[in-house]
Amino acid sequence: MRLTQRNCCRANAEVQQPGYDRGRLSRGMLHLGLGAFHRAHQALYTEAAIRAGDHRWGIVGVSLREPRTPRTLAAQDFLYSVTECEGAAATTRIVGAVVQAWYAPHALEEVLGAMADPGVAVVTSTVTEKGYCQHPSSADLDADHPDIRHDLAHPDTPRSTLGVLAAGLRRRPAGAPLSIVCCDNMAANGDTLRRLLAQYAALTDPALARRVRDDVAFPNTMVDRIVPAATPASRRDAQRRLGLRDEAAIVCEAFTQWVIEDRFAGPRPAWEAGGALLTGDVRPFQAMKLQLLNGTHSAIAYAGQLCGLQTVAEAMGDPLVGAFARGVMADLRATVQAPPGYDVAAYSEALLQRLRNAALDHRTAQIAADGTQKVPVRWLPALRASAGTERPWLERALAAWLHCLRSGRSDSGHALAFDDPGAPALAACLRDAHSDADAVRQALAHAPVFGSEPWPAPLADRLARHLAVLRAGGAAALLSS
Ligand code: CS2
Repeated sequence: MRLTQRNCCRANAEVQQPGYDRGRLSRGMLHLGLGAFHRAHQALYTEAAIRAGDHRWGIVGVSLREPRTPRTLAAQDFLYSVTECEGAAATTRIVGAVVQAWYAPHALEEVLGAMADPGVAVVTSTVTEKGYCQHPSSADLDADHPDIRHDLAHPDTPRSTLGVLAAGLRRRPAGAPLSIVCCDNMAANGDTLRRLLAQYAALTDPALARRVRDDVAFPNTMVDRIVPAATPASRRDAQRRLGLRDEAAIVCEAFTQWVIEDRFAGPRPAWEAGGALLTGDVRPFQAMKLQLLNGTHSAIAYAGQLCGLQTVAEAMGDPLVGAFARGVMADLRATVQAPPGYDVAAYSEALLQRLRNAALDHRTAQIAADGTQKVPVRWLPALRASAGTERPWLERALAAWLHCLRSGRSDSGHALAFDDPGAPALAACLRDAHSDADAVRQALAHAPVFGSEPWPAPLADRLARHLAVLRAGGAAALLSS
């Protein structure tokens, strides 16, 4: 029996039900990027606000790239379950906050109509770092991106995130306040999205660019929850706990955090009801999380991929990779500015514990994707701030990534193919080089990822030595050297 509005009362008794009348929900929030992360994070905070009695915040979910999730949700009256796991303990709930789900290429009029609706006061987005068509090192618009070129030529039938936001805004009545809340793992994500959207709008419509800059609010946010992509096994496990068939089931960790800059143009859901922290300055929280969690994650992903370790928990259980992860985190901690009053040592220990959560099937290949977007945010700020001071483990992480791109093989010879549109250009620099030193020189000069400011020569020398060790003895040799 499938999860639907009619059947949800047949779920196992311990499953938490939405507990409110979904028929009373109106649409108040539109979300771009309907992946598992949104549905296990912002949607749950919104669910809490609705459960607290405010029925304005039904979510219209929009998928820009893949039709499967909207189709699956539509077949379930937009209901899905979230199972939160911590070791052997698990709790499952049914989420009712989503009231509509569209695949944008098939429902563009509806999507733009919803963005123009004054009743929709908040737009959130999780479209991944590359979904904003930016140059990762400068966070400026990549005006040559094929989707941006398409949208500039066809502004009324856009396919990029920026194109959809701009087209929706153009239709929106001037007096209707709007807040656009970026929930992707980028530094100053709200400020960045504002700048990118203003840069995009300025290419065709200066009045719209002014409106983006002056009228729309773009609060910065720090989002945190480990939500692995679903696998057939995780779906089976979730369905067993739910007692119903749920093709959109999510399994994630129990931990969740959302820190949001309190800067909205109009009304917003009371996300505090779900534990969100509304605060003045989110940037220290972002830096801490992006570097300590995401930075360590990426290091585990590349070392794990080289060593044939398929999940984060497996990699953490490996003595060499586990110790390496701890070392990378300590290196990152050396330059990170913690939010006032935060105990970074305790935060780091808690992170290591989360990374060891064996109940999650979090694939190293998933985290290894889009390195050319992630590395500039997660590792390079610490290396820049170190100004040549050695960060032994973080530098090994960078060498491991470059080695993955250069060799395209794990240590045992398996092909590594990370999903990363920016990688071929960097890999070509590495492969064209005639020595390890030349490979490093060419890579560090690849401005889209490493920026245009020169890097310290001693850092380049150390990276070249690491590449030589990797070529000769693989990750095991590098991590034990
Ligand atoms: C991960 C993140 O895939 C990745 O790059 O590092 O998705 C990570 O799991 C989340 O940011 C945790 O909040």
